[in-house]
Amino acid sequence: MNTNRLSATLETALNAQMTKEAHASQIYLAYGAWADSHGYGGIANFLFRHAQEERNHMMKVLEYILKRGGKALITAIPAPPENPSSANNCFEKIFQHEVDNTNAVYSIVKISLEEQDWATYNFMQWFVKEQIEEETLAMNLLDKIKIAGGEVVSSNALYTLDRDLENMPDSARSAEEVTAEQP
Ligand code: OFO
Repeated sequence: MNTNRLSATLETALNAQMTKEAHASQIYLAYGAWADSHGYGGIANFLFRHAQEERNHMMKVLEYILKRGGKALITAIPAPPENPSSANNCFEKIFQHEVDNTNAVYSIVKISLEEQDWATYNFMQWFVKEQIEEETLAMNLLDKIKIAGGEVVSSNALYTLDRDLENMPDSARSAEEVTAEQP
């Protein structure tokens, strides 16, 4: 008896997403190591924490595939892209990476909608929401470094930014949480 509740297409897409989240974790890990080796301890700390978050995303997809009776395939994780050329470039690369991941999430949502697989559609809504946060977080980083001078950021401004990132919260506040009293 077939107890797999996922279509072959969705099973493949979810497995690819699981690896993509693991890849994301490697990217943050690699950029964190790059930041640390340049003396940006706060940026490194932030990126290392985020690497862990991506690993948690990977676990969620893995668990979901298993819970639906699917086969989870643990494959090789592609190498992270080249190291950034500057702190500004690091944040740009992170933003681009998050947008790519959002697109991957959307494509699974689209397939689940077409297949009327409401369980997967519902599961993926968590990731849709999470990606809004992740993109906001990446945009906030870009805004901060832009204000500090972008590519020509002064060492003073970079010092402050680096120190702030050490304690920056891991997630951005969602629009849904905002009220008139607490904008
Ligand atoms: Fe898993 O959210 Fe970033 O990539």
